[in-house]
Amino acid sequence: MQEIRSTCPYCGVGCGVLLRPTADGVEVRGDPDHPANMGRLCSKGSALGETVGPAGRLATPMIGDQAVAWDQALDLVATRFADTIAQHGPESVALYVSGQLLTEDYYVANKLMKGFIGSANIDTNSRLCMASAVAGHRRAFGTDTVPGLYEDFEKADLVVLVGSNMAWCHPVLFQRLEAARASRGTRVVVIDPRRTPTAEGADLHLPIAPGADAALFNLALVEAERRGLLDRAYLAQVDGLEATLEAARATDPAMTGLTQGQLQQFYDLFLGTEKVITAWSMGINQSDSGSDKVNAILNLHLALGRIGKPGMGPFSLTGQPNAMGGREVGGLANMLAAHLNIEDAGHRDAVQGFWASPTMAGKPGLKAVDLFRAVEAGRVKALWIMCTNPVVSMPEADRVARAIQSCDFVVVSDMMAETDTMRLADVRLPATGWGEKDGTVTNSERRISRQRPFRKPADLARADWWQLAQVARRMGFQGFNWETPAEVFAEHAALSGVAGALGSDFDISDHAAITRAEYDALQPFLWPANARKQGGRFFADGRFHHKDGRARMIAVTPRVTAAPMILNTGRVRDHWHTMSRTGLAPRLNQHMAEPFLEVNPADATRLGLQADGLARVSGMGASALLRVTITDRVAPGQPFAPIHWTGETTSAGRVGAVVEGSFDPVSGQPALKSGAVSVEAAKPLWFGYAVSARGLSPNCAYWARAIHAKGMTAELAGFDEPEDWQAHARALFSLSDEVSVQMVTDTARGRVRLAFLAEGRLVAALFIDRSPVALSRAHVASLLGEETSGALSGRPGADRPDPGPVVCACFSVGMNTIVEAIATGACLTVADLGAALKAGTNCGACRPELAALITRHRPQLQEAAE
Ligand SMILES: Nc1nc2c(c(=O)[nH]1)N[C@H]1C(S)=C(S)[C@@H](COP(=O)(O)OP(=O)(O)OC[C@H]3O[C@@H](n4cnc5c(=O)[nH]c(N)nc54)[C@H](O)[C@@H]3O)O[C@H]1N2
Ligand SMILES: Nc1nc2c(c(=O)[nH]1)N[C@H]1C(S)=C(S)[C@@H](COP(=O)(O)OP(=O)(O)OC[C@H]3O[C@@H](n4cnc5c(=O)[nH]c(N)nc54)[C@H](O)[C@@H]3O)O[C@H]1N2
Ligand code: SF4
Ligand SMILES: [Mo]
Repeated sequence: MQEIRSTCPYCGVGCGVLLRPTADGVEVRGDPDHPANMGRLCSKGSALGETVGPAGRLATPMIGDQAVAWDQALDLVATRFADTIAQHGPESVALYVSGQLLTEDYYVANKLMKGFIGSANIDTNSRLCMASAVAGHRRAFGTDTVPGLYEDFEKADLVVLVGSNMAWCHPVLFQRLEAARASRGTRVVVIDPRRTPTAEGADLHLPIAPGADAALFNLALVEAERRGLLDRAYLAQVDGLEATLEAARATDPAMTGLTQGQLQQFYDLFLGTEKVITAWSMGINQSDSGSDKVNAILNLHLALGRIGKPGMGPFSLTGQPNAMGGREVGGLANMLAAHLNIEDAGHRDAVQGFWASPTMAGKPGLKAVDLFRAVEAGRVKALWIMCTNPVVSMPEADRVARAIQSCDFVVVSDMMAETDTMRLADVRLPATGWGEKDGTVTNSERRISRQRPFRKPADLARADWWQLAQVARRMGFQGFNWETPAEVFAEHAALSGVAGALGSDFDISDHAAITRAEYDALQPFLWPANARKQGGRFFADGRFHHKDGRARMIAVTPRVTAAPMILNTGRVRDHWHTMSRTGLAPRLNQHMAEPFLEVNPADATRLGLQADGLARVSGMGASALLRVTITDRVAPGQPFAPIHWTGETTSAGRVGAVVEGSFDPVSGQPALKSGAVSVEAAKPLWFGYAVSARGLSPNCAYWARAIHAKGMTAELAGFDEPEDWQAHARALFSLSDEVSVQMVTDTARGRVRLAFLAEGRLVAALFIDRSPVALSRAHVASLLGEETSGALSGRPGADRPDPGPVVCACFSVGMNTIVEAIATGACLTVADLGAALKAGTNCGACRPELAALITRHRPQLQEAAE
């Protein structure tokens, strides 16, 4: 059977995949012909096949707890939205959507809301992600344009990564960069307060003070002028140089938290290299001065004329697979379709004319934080959330949950039956997921690729665009009669032609008459795609999209984040957001199976935090309980926690609950990387580790559970000690008294170990200790379902080596195995480890960690020789 070409549903790199359906799922490999990845995939992309099973899917539409037919659900949604609008006006309803929708879904959502309901109260999780980049681009260029291409990372001599943990978050693009480093010596600077895996391997790591990025780029601009490096010819097309320089000159270098030596090194590298890419991500965007940070970066590139030319330019790394597509259809509350401006009456008229719509939103709508505050205040009375989990991902997440709960009518469309947001819905609609969906996405370099289905939708799941169009039709709106996503795409492409004529950069009118067959055969292509311009870069010619054709430099007065304890939040290598999909893949749960807090040793000492103990992080009237990792990767006062854990996977690991909702005044993007928090030691009476061949229903103050290839594992802790551990364990594992138990107790040390066996095979085990449980977790979990009487030792016997926690997820290579190979001198390079153990040879995402292990554990030959 022929493989089906599709696109990975995770990050904005937008890798092409080849799919071969199997009896119970799909085999996935990288598409060698896709220009984004040329065959490579990261750990998440490689494990896609493990995430497409039926587990957890919502099978049918639900009204409350009642399964209903689609007609009944859609009628109810249409009636309630229409009634609410009739009584309270169009501003009383809202859509909250997602950069993981396909462009076709997104187009329909935006058309319905802005053109037919007549309100711009449609916002998206891209507000939490890309809004500052959008605002910065629009201020500088007049449109939301990414000037460069991925190949520029391979053509540059210097790549500056600011607020980006690219090794973990855009792994395949990072691999392309690593290959360029190996072949042509590209240098890499990482600007991040935290020493990330990306920073570990960089030529220069600048641990900047949180929030101070604009100060650094201002200072570099002043230095560029001092060295006489400004590109005066290019600047003839740019306004605002003098005011920008004046603001920049007022910048105090001390703000950056960097030494004079570090600053000099940065100036020398940046200013002394012509071909420089500055790529940024959430460390820039998710800030209360995010737009200014973006413009400080763009200012420097404009002033040096280093933009839109091979190997040079500013580059916004987009997070979600279709963050760009969402921007192209105008999915944000302050945008209009096809990169047009909602505040421009001429643009609004053109779109309204094209849609032949009865009304048109006349002003920007509510941005995410304000949108949920309007829900809280009762001003928004009907809300439809689609393809996002705001109860986890919004700042002040508990407050958002209460707002949703108090809303008169809430619809949620998701693939999964149970998410923290789904639980609060009045109507739950089952959406088709990756592998069933059919449409297009746009990656970070403006490349539009098809996502193609390899199988029929699960149960009654339906495409998001179809759900929206059905509701629109039931509300009596004309213009929602598409039969296929190809027709939606053609309409979107035709509208972009109208926009192009008005000066928009986004014009793919070449595809305005695309047929179904052409759509099905569509090859990945770069936009723009029209009679005037095909793909390529923007702005080398100094022509921009402001009405006067000129660019703007923006005067920036930098800010720093000041609070005694700033919670930095972000991602881990193998999980995707709220884990509704990556959490299903046992392979991806091995790398990090529990939420954690990285704290500097000085903080740990001051706060009495114990390694592997628990910390309580409090803010916004909420708190999270997290495992303590003591490390100098983070600076004092700047603890870091991952964002992935939810009410489904933990008792209290939702860090969004403690992050405040302050936001950038220009973009409305929340400052998700800098919530002021307090941290204290939580002192449980006991810690536990549990494995079960079936489910696990923890009933204690702290728990975090993960799916394992052989069942489920959980970390536990409690502040009260159960009277009867065996009864507690049986309830935890839902095991009757019939299942036999082995138990050892060491009362003096507070240790209890229980193993449950059925027909001699291990069905569950629980290990309790007064201090954090120390045992070989990988070994214990691997015994599930096996005939064993030795589970209680918690360690493999001498005949079975303990591989330790997994570092390479693709080949399940454990830390102990790797360290041993290094310490014996057998492997002294990442390539050696690959040759000996296969570690790091598939997706390469663990290569920075392998390099760090080599640095730490290699035999100290040189020292001995000296
Ligand atoms: N594995 C994985 N990959 C993903 C995702 C995922 O969930 N998992 N999600 C995707 C999405 S939607 C997104 S948006 C991207 C995000 O990709 P990234 O932005 O690379 O990831 P984050 O971990 O959110 O944050 C990046 C870094 O910003 C740093 N930072 C915090 N404050 C500051 C600051 O003031 N200045 C600077 N310079 N840096 C700061 C943090 O220490 C962190 O290391 O990843 C995408 N890729
Ligand atoms: N503190 C803190 N908070 C953050 C961030 C941070 O760095 N720090 N990062 C922010 C960023 S950049 C982002 S992008 C957000 C991400 O946050 P969310 O968007 O809330 O996270 P996801 O888990 O990706 O949610 C997607 C949901 O859609 C479902 N789904 C998947 N495919 C489909 C589909 O085709 N249709 C429908 N209807 N549903 C589908 C999934 O099951 C899942 O429930 O988090 C933000 N929140
Ligand atoms: S880098 Fe990984 S997560 Fe991102 S698109 Fe490629 S395979 Fe998917
Ligand atoms: Mo994102």
